[in-house]
Amino acid sequence: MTVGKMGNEDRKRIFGRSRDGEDGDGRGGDGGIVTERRTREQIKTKRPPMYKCVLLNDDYTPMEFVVEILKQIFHKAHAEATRIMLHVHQNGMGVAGVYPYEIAETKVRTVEELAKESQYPLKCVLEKE
Ligand code: TYC
Repeated sequence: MTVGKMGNEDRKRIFGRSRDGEDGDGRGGDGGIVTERRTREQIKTKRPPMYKCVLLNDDYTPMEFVVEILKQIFHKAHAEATRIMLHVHQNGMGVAGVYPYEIAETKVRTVEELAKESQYPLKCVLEKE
């Protein structure tokens, strides 16, 4: 069932009463006309903005290192990790994964820390979807 097609009883059961005292029949608790009565529900169910973790190609980071990063940090299976690494190698950049901001930011930092430890110039950047 969609929210649009939902009856008033279902709507009240799932979302509760709205702050204006409106009971879901569109006429308000006191019989007056009420508009914009679903504002609170829409804010509550809004999804967070998503960010792409984009790997950049370079001439020095070993292919095997990039595949390991894709497996360990981005939880890709071996074949998918290899496919993404080759895409980056051939096209200059490629998406390793898409996440809410804080998760994406942490993954970018982890990738660059691991690369730095091994003295590879691998770069990973955020891009808003
Ligand atoms: N171009 C690198 C090489 O030939 C491999 C590589 C792939 C590096 C992807 C970075 O994000 C990268 N060894």
